[in-house]
Amino acid sequence: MAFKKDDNFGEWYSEVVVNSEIIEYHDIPGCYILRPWVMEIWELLKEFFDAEIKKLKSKSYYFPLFVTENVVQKKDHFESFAPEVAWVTKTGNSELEAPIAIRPTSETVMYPYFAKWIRSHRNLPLRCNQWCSVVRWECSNPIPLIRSREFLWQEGHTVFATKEESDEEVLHILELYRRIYEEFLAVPVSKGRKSEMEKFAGGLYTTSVEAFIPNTGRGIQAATSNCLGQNFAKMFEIFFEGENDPTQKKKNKKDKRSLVWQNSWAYTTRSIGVMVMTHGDDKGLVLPPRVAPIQVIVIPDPLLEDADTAAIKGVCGTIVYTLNQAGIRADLDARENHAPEWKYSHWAMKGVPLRIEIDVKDLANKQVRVVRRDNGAKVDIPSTDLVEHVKVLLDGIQDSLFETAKQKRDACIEVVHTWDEFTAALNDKKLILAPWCEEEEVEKDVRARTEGDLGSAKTLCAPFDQPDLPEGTVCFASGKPAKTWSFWGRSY
Ligand code: 86X
Repeated sequence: MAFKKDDNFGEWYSEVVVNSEIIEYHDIPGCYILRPWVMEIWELLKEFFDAEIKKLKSKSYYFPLFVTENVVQKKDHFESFAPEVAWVTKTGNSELEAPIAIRPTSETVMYPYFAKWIRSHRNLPLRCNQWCSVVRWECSNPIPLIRSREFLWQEGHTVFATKEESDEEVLHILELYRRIYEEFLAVPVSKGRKSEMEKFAGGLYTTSVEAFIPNTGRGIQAATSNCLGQNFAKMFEIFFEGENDPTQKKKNKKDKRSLVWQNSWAYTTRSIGVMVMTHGDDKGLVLPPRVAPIQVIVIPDPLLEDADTAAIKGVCGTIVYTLNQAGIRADLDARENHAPEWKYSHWAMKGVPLRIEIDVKDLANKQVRVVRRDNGAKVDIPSTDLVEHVKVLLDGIQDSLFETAKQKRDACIEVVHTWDEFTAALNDKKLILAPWCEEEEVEKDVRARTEGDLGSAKTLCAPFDQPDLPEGTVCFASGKPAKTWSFWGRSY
């Protein structure tokens, strides 16, 4: 590694994602090749999330990549996004009669069909999810996994008869996102509600999980779960006929139709970028065991090309087999063309949580040497109860990565009450928690007053976990009565 995390974070990150073989740069800026080492992490996350949403009776769909021009343009709320939409204008040598857009999100692809499919309360709830890529032609500087022009995500779109069902699902999905980050990626996040400026404009309210990158002092939206209310139902004319209710007098059939309630929710490959930024160090990637494609790498360390070599390799093979049988993702690096030292730094770069070394001495003592990636600690363990020890070590690494990241994140939180405290904390790369009047004009003003090379400060979310807000507390920016505690900061 040429760059150090604390010296040049940006260059360090670019180097880590390439050297650990998760990313390869493509010749179109902002587009990256996702190599097996990151796809396997994505698949592990997907396996968890897909199973959870299927428990909620969500079904898999696949809607087309292409959107007609008409459908992107006629909806007002998508207008602000227009500069990010990529278009196909030609096939072969001929211009298309009407350009076709590539989906930046699928509301306008899906909702016309929801209107067609939903007739009565018997068609509800409708719960649809798709795993796909989307394209947003961003012009601010791209960062692999964090801000790329094409990225992978799941987008869930659900439809209900009542607001209560919709509200409940918003929070259930948000909790799944928290678990992805905290229990799998070992990244601490805060659940909360987005401000009026930051919410999805087409919806009623947006909840999110927010992460924080201490090195850059930036917040990062980790995933969102939206309650859309009935806005899209009105736009796309999505109605259902309820059960006959004699208490309600209806003049004609049309009157019996009610607008549906909708939600949408998504998380993306950005989650893996946040994990890399959180745990990586000057030796490369550091993977939490629950998402590590290989949890234990076994490396034979023969001293001489003598009879012991075969015996050592034999034992290594047995260990890998035993660990695999116990459900641990272990692999053997028996390559002859690399020295053990080279392999140690290679697998450290790739972030494998544990490495097992075996040399002649270990062979004689019927033990193995286990080395932790996160803190470098080495322990000698008797080969006989290896499985139990490895399980305990992996769980310990998972917990310790989360605890360390949480301590670092918490140490960045600064409670401020005044504008001066706010700007000082911002310059200090803090995650700011401030009492706020919740007025849109005030957020606009804060953005304008903090404008600069690094970008401006905005709200991240109003955390659900609210400190006390004593009567008489005033907004740090406007001096008006504060309505809520809100996280503020620069963000990705
Ligand atoms: C906002 C909203 C919503 C489904 C979610 O938050 C969850 C999953 N979508 C996404 N958004 C846009 O609507 C959007 C629209 C266009 Cl046309 C665009 F080019 C970029 C966009 N980015 C975000």
